[in-house]
Amino acid sequence: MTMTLGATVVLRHGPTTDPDAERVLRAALTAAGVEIGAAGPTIWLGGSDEALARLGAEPARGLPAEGYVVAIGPGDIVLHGADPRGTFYAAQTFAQLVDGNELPELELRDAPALRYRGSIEGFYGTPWSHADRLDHLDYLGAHRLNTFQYAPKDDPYHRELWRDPYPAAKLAELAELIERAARNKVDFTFALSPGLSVRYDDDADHQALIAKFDALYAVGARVFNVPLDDIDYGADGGAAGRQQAALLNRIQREWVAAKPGVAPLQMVPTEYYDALETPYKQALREHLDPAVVVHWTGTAVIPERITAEQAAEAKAVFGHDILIWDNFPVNDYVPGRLLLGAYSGREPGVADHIVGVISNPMNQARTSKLALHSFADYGWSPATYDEQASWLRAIAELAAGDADIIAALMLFADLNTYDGTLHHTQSPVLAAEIANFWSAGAGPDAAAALRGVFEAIEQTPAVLRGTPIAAETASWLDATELWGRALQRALDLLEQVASGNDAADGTRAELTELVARATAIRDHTTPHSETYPRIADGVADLFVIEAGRAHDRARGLPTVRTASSSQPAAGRHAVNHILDGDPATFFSTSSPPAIDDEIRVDLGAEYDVATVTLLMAEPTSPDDYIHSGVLEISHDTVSWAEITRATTPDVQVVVGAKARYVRYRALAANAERWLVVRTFDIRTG
Ligand code: LTM
Repeated sequence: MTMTLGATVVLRHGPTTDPDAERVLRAALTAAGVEIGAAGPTIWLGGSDEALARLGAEPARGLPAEGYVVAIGPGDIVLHGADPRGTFYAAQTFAQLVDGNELPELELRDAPALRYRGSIEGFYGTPWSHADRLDHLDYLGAHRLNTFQYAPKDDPYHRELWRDPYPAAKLAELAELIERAARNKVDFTFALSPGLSVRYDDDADHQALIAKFDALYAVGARVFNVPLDDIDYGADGGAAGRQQAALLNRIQREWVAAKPGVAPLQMVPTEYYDALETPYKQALREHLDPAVVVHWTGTAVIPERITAEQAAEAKAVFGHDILIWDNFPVNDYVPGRLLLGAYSGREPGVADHIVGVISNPMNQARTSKLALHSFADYGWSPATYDEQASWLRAIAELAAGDADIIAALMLFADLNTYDGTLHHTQSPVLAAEIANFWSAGAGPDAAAALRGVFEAIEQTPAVLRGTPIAAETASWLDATELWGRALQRALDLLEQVASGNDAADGTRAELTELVARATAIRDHTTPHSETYPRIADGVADLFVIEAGRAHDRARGLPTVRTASSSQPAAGRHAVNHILDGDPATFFSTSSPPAIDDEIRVDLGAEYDVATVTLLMAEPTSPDDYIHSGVLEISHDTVSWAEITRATTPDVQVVVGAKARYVRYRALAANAERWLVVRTFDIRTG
């Protein structure tokens, strides 16, 4: 059954009414073409026991904090929160239910499972812009998310220069964020990370911390966090835990408890990534004030799964309320990647042992909403959370329901699935299409089907350039377009090779050029500016390589490449992984490269070498690369020509010369750091 709102409604206020809820309600009515007047159905904002009784519904009293009832029936619409925040969520729900001038007749009774739900801007690299944060706070409010933590690692006043006061302009921005958060019923949580240089028992440092909190309190902040992650706490974990506890206890007892309206202090422990008993955790358990809320990322920094059992262990070992700082979809540890897969691997029972879950998002604020939507669903009701359904709803919402944009977003997300943590498979849909092509014999019908897929890849950026994610994903969209074209050229090449068409050489050159352009793109944000946007890596590039091999075979050139290293491989990390195209595998040594140690690829014959891309190190060992090296080519392994020298983990260069051997050689011994090589990609013409 539905009810019609008509031209006017009557507005009445009940016990838990709220001005922000009224603003949301009024906006929804205006959008529906409805005015507030003296006739029409009555909207009871903040509840009415009589109206609820008429509708046969129960009041929201007794529901947990932030819970609400929405009851809609003939003549009455009741938006009743257990508290004003609940009424705000009831109004948000009303806004989502209005369809044109119609409303479904229903009774909804709902409350969140978790106290803290939202996000922590806690990543390394380019922080979000002020406009991004304002938009994000509106998003949180509309999705019943109640927490935003301000903790950007690269805001110098948050971490590096934590003692320094914010300049007036920056403080004014923070004040505006706090105000916007309040309008959205979001607890703006100010985090200050003193751990790089703090002296725990120094009164001056304690005062510096309090002065910073005071400044934020003065502009409205009421929730505070002291992250102590990613710091060196010295050799004695127990002593470190006691020192940290002493500092935090002083803040909690002397400042938080004395300041009206301030919520219990939060902290991020230095051991935030496991649930093992250690002297450090024992010290926090025994000495840290029980009111302090402790953040925890799971049993890894970015765990594939978080189970109820692990959460129970964390609760027991830290002995405090646990708030999960979930490192998804943060992409600071995988430069060049957007993480667009579903929020997966979190058991519903985790919620029984924690007080909340917050997302550490990507450097790209608007695109992070794909995941944030799922945090909203999981945090509200872990028991009913369905990761795929939630992900699809997020896509539909980002696309504002437009079928073409939905299709484009799904395709784009497929090309940007792999993260090496929650998602180990890159581009499963595209990979399946390509596998079908090969298993169907790569004939004309299969090629026609695959061409359609590749055309869609090329056209997807044009569709997405009209959406809110366009600006921040521009580099990835540009790369997608080029890869779409390259894949079509690769199909052309396969067809031309099969039919002996002379155009193959020219097509190969175009293909090489397109890939070189796609991998020459650099985003403007750090850390993504350090490398090229990854698009379907290990899938699209392998198809292109396969087409090149077919061309090489037709020209009578050998297609088998051999990788070697002057150093032995560590365990299963064999050297051939540098040629397999799989982003998840790599070659690793178990000792530092000495001067003249090298990795080498034998192309099997002399080729026109167009470009070389060498990707060293990996997220868990970012310093394991040759810190000073030279890229060289040779015909015979006797004389070598220098192409370039580098000191970075990624080495990318246009070569344009003939060679059979390509090597990267250490010019100096690596101090302590081993060598990890993910890819040694040599494109030939
Ligand atoms: O996760 C925590 C507590 N700290 C850092 C984050 O700042 C960072 O964004 C993520 C992902 O790289 N890893 C961390 O260790």
